[in-house]
Amino acid sequence: MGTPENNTVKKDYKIVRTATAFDCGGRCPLRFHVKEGKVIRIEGDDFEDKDNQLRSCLRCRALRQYIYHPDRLKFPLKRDGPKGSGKFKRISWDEALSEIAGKLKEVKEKYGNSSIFLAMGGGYQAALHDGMFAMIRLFTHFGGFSTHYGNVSSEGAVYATQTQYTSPFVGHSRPDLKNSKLIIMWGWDPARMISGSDTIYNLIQAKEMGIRIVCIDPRYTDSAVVLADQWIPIIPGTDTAMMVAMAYVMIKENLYDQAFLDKYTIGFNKFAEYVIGKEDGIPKTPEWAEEITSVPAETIRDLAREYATAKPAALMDCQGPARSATGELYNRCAMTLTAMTGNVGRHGGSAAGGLMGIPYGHMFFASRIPPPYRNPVETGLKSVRGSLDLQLRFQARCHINKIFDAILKGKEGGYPFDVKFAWFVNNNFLNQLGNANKAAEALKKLDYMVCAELWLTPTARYADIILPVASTAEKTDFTRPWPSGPYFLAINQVIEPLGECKSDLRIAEELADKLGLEEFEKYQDEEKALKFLIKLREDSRKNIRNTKEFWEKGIHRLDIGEPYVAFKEQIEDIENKPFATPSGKIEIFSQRIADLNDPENPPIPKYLERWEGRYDPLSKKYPIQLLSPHPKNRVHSELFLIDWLREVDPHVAWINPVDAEPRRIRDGDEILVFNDRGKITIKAWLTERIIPGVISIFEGAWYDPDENGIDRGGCVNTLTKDAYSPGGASALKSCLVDIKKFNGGA
Ligand SMILES: Nc1nc2c(c(=O)[nH]1)N[C@H]1C(S)=C(S)[C@@H](COP(=O)(O)OP(=O)(O)OC[C@H]3O[C@@H](n4cnc5c(=O)[nH]c(N)nc54)[C@H](O)[C@@H]3O)O[C@H]1N2
Ligand SMILES: Nc1nc2c(c(=O)[nH]1)N[C@H]1C(S)=C(S)[C@@H](COP(=O)(O)OP(=O)(O)OC[C@H]3O[C@@H](n4cnc5c(=O)[nH]c(N)nc54)[C@H](O)[C@@H]3O)O[C@H]1N2
Ligand SMILES: [Mo]
Repeated sequence: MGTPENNTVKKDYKIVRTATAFDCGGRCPLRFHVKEGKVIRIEGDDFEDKDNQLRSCLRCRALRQYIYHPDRLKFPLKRDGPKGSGKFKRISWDEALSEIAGKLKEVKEKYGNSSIFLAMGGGYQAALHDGMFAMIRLFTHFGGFSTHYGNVSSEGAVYATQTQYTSPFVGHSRPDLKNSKLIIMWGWDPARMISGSDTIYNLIQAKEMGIRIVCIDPRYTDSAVVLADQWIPIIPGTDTAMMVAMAYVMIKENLYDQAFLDKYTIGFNKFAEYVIGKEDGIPKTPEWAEEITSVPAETIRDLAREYATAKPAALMDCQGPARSATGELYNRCAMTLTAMTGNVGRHGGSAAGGLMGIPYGHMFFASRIPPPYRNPVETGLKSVRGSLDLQLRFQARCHINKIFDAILKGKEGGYPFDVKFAWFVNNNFLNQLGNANKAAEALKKLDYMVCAELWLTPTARYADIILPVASTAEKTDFTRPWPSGPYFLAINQVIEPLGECKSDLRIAEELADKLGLEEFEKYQDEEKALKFLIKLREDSRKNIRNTKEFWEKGIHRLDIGEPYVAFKEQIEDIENKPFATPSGKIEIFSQRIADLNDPENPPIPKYLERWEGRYDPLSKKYPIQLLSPHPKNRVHSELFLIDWLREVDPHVAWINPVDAEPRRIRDGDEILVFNDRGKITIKAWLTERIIPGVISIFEGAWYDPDENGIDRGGCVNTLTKDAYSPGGASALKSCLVDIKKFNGGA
């Protein structure tokens, strides 16, 4: 029996096979039931091999409320009140695009192309209609633009993996988890953040096979509840101290794999000197680490022994804890432990490094319509990724977590441009980057802003023009999973665009006409575009030979044989297939980092305190550490308005009773969470699922300041800092606050 085809016509409805393109940790194959042009029901994967079905998530199952929500934007809007007021009036596409084109020409002439800024987020993760690529192309043809660098999700992990391996593909395909003897979930909660649509099922199978699973997280996560044999709570930001102490135990008890280190790595000796205290006189004993992490020395010792001797073992660190002021050190230290135990490149092992991706789905995704790679504004300047520049400087760009600071301060503040025109696409950055109050101030002052959106988000409220974008149900496109694959998905258009909505690609094409950019290529035919993209890459050519079948089946599963294992090639044949690092080996010590000569960016991984952690003197004033994981019921701030999903997980702050009681906070009380950057109100949830001294608020609730400047929406980024680590991690997890009962006043 084959998989039934797309557009299957039932009695009085048809079934369309499709997918969405949210910036989510999974990618669900979906079947939309459509009757008289309306979606009436949504079902998940029906793959005949039930063991390999991909379970659709709660968010995708709620898509009907998303597509047809009364607040969806359906017409172009022009600001009709002060910036941020949310007052807009309907205008026509022609008026909107003419005004924008006029403004672009004016800014270009008066201030030059570097004053045109493109702010790009992850809101749409498909190949063809992606507004990010459409706008890069458009602005490049128009003479160039300024933009940002640094992946807000994972720059800490990217930097770490570039340093030690120079490859971001550090993952194994998920069935390989079942080859492990021990799985350590370190700051990893896939029951909530998914991390590949096949992940949780494989983990459950691993558990049923009796594989021991340990979870290290300040929160007793949903994954820990379902999977863990042991939960080790830890003070946020101190994981590297625990890892270093585990290394100490392995060195002292001779439990590490010297042969592996000799053959595949450089710099272990320097790391060992730091660990045993030769470098700074401080032996990094489990007792030393207990003081810092709150994890009992015996627990650290036991885990070190267990991890070193259970062969193979998978240390699964993620990117979340790396979104901090010392982010990259957490992933670098985890990778060092995997090398010390010889778990790199082996089935059932793990190379760590936070990214967990395998190359299959990703490569297909790279087949996006390429921009002309010559943004004139950046020509001749040093780039970040192209040169693997570990200094992470882009002479023409600002760091992503500094976008609003750059808009406020411009060249006078040391940034390479003065923004006079900004285009926001695929993001709600006021809400999603550090320091939302500063972002609001910057957007108030910004000369001119366009936002392409489906919703009147907190960011869109500041736009001069809002352009309404069609949802995935209203487009034909193709996408890939995130990050474990291996499969590709067709996005088959299900319904006609609502109101006057258009895709970002179509918007760019029409604006190109208005600007008279004749060389801007158009992709009106999706079938042709798919074929064009497939041709661009060999792996895509190999994988999708028959496009008709691809659209019909909706999903293309790859048979990759035995599970993919990162760096297997290198480990099997290091002489002929070295790592791409300067030494050809895994670099525990990095000369490239040593050359930067920055004490906060050490050439070997270390435990460092920088700012807004437990031991910052500021903790006297603000004694609580604030975590902001990704919400299970949303994709960041997307789906925020969906009632079904709100009901699943009401927006509350996780607070340990130890912190609540002295402040007379009871379960369900409205509280004020505050620091020098802002104040929010939110309901308290008293729970021992979080350690004392730490609270947790899921990111993505919509910023909604009242007349006193108190954010009544409970957006966590009203409190976070717009700063980054030496490696470029957006430091959204390094944040100190205090809490008190909210009495209505400020
Ligand atoms: N405190 C804290 N903050 C965080 C994080 C954290 O851990 N803690 N995580 C960070 C991470 S990892 C990320 S990736 C960022 C995400 O930051 P953003 O990318 O800003 O997040 P979203 O809320 O998903 O915003 C995407 C927006 O794109 C819109 N959109 C959807 N489809 C389309 C389309 O086809 N075209 C256009 N033009 N728009 C579309 C959606 O309506 C939505 O408003 O948040 C970061 N913020
Ligand atoms: N449902 C849903 N899934 C998503 C997303 C979404 O918005 N919604 N977003 C997707 C995106 S773009 C990304 S980048 C990923 C992000 O997914 P992750 O990179 O995993 O990030 P977080 O969701 O922030 O989860 C971090 C976990 O680490 C824990 N943690 C925080 N600080 C520390 C620490 O210092 N030490 C330790 N040991 N643990 C710590 C938190 O309690 C939390 O359980 O998720 C993806 N998946
Ligand atoms: Mo992300």
